[in-house]
Amino acid sequence: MESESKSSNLESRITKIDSSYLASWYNKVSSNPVGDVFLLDSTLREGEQSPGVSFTVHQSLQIAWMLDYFGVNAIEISPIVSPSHKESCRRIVKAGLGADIIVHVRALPKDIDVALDCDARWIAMYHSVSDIHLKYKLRVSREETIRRAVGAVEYAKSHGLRLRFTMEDASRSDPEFLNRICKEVAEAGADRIGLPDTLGILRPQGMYNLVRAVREVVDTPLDVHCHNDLGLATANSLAGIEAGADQIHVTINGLGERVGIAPLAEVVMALKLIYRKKMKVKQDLLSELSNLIERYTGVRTPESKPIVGENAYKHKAGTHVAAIIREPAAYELIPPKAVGNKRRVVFGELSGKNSAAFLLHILGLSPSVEEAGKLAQGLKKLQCGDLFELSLSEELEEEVLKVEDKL
Ligand code: HCA
Ligand code: CU
Repeated sequence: MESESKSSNLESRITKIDSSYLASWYNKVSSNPVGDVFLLDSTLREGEQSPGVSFTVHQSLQIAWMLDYFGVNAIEISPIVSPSHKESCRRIVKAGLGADIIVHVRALPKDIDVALDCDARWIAMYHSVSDIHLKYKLRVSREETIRRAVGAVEYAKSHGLRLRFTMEDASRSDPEFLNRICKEVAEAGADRIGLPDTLGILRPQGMYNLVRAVREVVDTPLDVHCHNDLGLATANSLAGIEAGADQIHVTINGLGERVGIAPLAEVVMALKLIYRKKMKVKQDLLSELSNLIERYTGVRTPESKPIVGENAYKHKAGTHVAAIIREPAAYELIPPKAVGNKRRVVFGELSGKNSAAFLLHILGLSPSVEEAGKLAQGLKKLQCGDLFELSLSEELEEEVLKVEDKL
């Protein structure tokens, strides 16, 4: 019930965006992506590559369970790193979750055997395709790469596995070679092809072009996996979807190697708000997922993190607070409760008379305009910057939100 009312709250906010605020008019593009978009969460694989992060078997199971309950379509894990990772992998595969469990390995028969040992049904195998990686990381030729790739796909298929083949460093590979290897692995039976921007070097139109180029030579479903080195991971992932990919790789809080990949919360909310995707996800769990990961990893979620950060619904300037009191949508894209977050108001030097009246109402007083104005002046005179902030219970907030009417 609770979840339903939260989402209908979001729906009504979306309608407001549509009918009054015209963002959808500006956001209009000629070719909107059609069809469903799937979410693959790689917190347990890519996320664990984040500096300072490692999960116990118990934590991995708990995260997989929460992600499944949230509603992602696939959960990626790696059994290769250590015996305890293999154990987590085995237990997650056996847990009977609704999401597909993708066991991530190198494109080598000995790694595929480890996945088989974990009773995997879906695997992802990766092999670099850029010349810089072939030369300096793997020391193999392009021809050897094709031989290995096709051999590994055939080996996995002969064991009845479903598989994604990931073209690591695709964004720095020779387009002709990329087309060729994509065709070869598709012919060998790959069920999906992964197109990562491993170094986060692409711009959104670049990711669009990469996906388009591959889309033209194979009709295998495509995944996008965008790193955030230039802060473009979410934008690039969405551009990949516009070009015809249908699955986005995400992690909770955007964790991952170096500065990570596209964050789950941003991708989900952008798909819902901008692309109008009807996704069967429990979006009001987004903040809880983020908090869980913060607790397990000890990596603090930046306050400025979109959707789930502490500042995402914090209002400070007097003019903003005045508007929020009248209509939260004036400065809130999403009602905080719809994503499990909280609205907060900062009081101090930047407060105006509406913030002051709001504060006094919370404290049980019914100030006149003049009195509220005096308190605001007093707060400014202190010259102490921000003095304190409050987040209110739902009931109290409802009571004081319409403060303006009472002034
Ligand atoms: C890695 C590389 C990878 C693979 C992506 C994928 C990348 O760390 O193994 O398998 O979809 O960014 O290229 O994460
Ligand atoms: Cu990656």
